[in-house]
Amino acid sequence: MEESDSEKKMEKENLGPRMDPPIGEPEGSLGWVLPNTAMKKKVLLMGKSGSGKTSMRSIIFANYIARDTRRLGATIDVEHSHVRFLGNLVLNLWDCGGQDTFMENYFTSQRDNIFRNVEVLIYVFDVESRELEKDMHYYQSCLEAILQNSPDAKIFCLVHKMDLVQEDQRDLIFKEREEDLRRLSRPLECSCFRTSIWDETLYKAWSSIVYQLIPNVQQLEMNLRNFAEIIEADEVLLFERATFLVISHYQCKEQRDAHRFEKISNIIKQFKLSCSKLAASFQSMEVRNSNFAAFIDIFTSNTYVMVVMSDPSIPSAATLINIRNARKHFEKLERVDGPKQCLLMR
Ligand SMILES: Nc1nc2c(ncn2[C@@H]2O[C@H](COP(=O)(O)OP(=O)(O)OP(=O)(O)O)[C@@H](O)[C@H]2O)c(=O)[nH]1
Ligand SMILES: [Mg+2]
Repeated sequence: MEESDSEKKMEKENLGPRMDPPIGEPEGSLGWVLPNTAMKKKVLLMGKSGSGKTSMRSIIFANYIARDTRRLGATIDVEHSHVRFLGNLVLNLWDCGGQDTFMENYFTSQRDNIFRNVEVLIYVFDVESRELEKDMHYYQSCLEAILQNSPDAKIFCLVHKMDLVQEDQRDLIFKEREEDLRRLSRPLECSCFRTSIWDETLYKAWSSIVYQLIPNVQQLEMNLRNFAEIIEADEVLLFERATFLVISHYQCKEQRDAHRFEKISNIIKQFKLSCSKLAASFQSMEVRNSNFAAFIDIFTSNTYVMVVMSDPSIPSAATLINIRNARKHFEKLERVDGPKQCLLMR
């Protein structure tokens, strides 16, 4: 993962703690060169000023904690950053400052530059905005430019700052907004998420977005399934190592909590942050009670794995060996050509 200029600036200003150094290789300004095989995907992050774009980017990709985003300044023009995922996938993030003058420029003089070759548009709406009509107007201008320049782009709308809405109103308000956005987006399709930097919803949305961008994710899932069945796990999760977003999972047994992935991402990321404050780096953990044992461990160079076991006759040591043995297989799947091979081990 590379730090963008703004991230460097934020760090200089001592803006909040950062975790361990980014795992992915940096590219561009730091002098690294991406391999030719790198699959770069341009991701536009748009929405009006103050809607929370830089905040979410800083939390997901630059290890900020929510309260530190209060000190972020408005983004001037466009800030670029690159995030390296699973071997050959590189997200090329364009965080587009949302002040009116910048927005107008994006639709006129910078139109081609901004909207060409876009793979993903993430449009962020402040749910408490007092200028709903203007927000929708900008969104529609953005869609027009996308339709013209990158008609195949995937579109995601985030109805953000949901923490500011009374809890019993959230479902209703989100449903209304979602309907409006879908209608306005036609003929393009959009997926909507409700988000807040103050809870796990941010992870849910970004996991879903990233999941849709990982090449051959089905192959990865198939291998994870084989692995889970071989080691008799209840569930196996794969987390992207730098962001701790869940990128793949397989469950053999029904699990009660539908939000467990995002909760775990959130908790572990906070825990990693606490570790880094003590100059320690998080490697692995085992959590055990009378019903189950959960193992979280570094897996491949780009992932962590979590294995949940409920069979008391399988000792921890056996599961840890199984995880270790699976590492090299998954390491191979991640290499340049992506996950093509199948895990065959017994
Ligand atoms: N309550 C609440 N505040 C948020 C949330 N996300 C971001 N904020 C706050 O919103 C303010 C503006 O956030 P930014 O991320 O700078 O907004 P931006 O969209 O990047 O703005 P521009 O760079 O001007 O386009 C900050 O004070 C954040 O702390 C959220 O989910 N809930
Ligand atoms: Mg910003």
